[in-house]
Amino acid sequence: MNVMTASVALNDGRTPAQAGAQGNERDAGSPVRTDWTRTEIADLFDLPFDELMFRAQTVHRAHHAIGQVQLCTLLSIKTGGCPEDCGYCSQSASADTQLKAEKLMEVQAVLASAAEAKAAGSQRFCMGAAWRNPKDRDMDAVIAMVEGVRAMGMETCMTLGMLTPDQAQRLAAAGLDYYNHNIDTSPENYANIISTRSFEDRLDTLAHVRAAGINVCSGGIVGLGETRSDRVGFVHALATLPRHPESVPVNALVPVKGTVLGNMLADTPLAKIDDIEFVRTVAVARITMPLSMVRLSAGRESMSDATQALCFMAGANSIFTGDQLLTTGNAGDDADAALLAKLGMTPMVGEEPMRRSSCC
Ligand code: SAM
Ligand code: DTB
Ligand code: SF4
Repeated sequence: MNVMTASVALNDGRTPAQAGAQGNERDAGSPVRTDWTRTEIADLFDLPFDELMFRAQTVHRAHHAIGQVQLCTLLSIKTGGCPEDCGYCSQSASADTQLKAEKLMEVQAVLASAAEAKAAGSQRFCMGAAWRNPKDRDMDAVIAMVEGVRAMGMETCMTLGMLTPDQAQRLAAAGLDYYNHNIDTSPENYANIISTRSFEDRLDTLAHVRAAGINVCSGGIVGLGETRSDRVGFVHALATLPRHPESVPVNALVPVKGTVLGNMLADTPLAKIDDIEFVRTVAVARITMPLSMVRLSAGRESMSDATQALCFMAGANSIFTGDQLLTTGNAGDDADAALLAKLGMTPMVGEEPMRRSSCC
């Protein structure tokens, strides 16, 4: 791997490589640091925008293919009726969203949808379930989905809520490539957004996924009414995990009427996250987690082309394609094809940095 050594100076004058040598042993000598302080991250957020973008772009170019965007497709395999009370989510049974709760999809229907995604050029198929956690009786079906999608030559990702160590190991044995489990916001803001589980519950599942050898996808949401300090705490929590997530989805809140946060935003439209602050968050994620894929996730439908272009400049290099995310709209294939053509960007080919055999 082409390891960057000296081009980006940290606030304290050390290069990431020097700092990494003081971080955990696994990453010694690499540019990856897991010992970021909140002050360092807050200082990155505070940089003049042009300097922040320059640093993010420099880190990005050292590790990632330029002009390439990874394309992923999402499918809701079990929609609605979720017992958790996440204040942003249309699928929570506590939300007043009229969303009809459905049963787990049949395996064949999931595989048909994956085949369509593959034909449309998608590289990864992400399957999401509105569960607090999968029941053991659900495991055979989800395992058949993983095996079937993999047999088509696509990468697989699942997001099913909390996992036990045993469930994580079963998914790993089936060949699951990634597990998505977001920390969503700072540890101190977590209880303002979700009361039915704790931030530590999230970390526990991430540890089970890691221990099982599945690649970790973990990120969160910007625009929940959180403070700058919460965004600092959110990036800090991810960038100081024992190993950075291979993928970091950064969602912009999609305000859904009938959810706590959707209603809040409808009442106070000025609460919508500022585009520049969103781009800053992407850039700081890129700088602090140099090898991770940073995915521009929910919220692209209402984002201008210019804001999305700034996010790519800031180091985002993955998107969800298609007209639908889980229950809300997405930019759509035509809009994305036009955007990528306008920007001269192409679908990603090749291995992600953290999955190259020479990495970490
Ligand atoms: N139930 C599983 C869980 O919570 O881990 C998986 C599905 S959940 C919908 C996946 C992620 O989608 C959440 O963690 C959150 O970050 C994001 N999300 C959900 N609703 C959203 C919304 N309205 N706007 C932006 N992101 C959202
Ligand atoms: C993630 O961070 N964003 C995706 C994926 N992981 C599963 C989900 C976005 C959901 C947006 C709201 C919805 O469509 O219901
Ligand atoms: Fe359930 Fe996941 Fe939605 Fe929370 S984010 S209510 S856990 S589906």
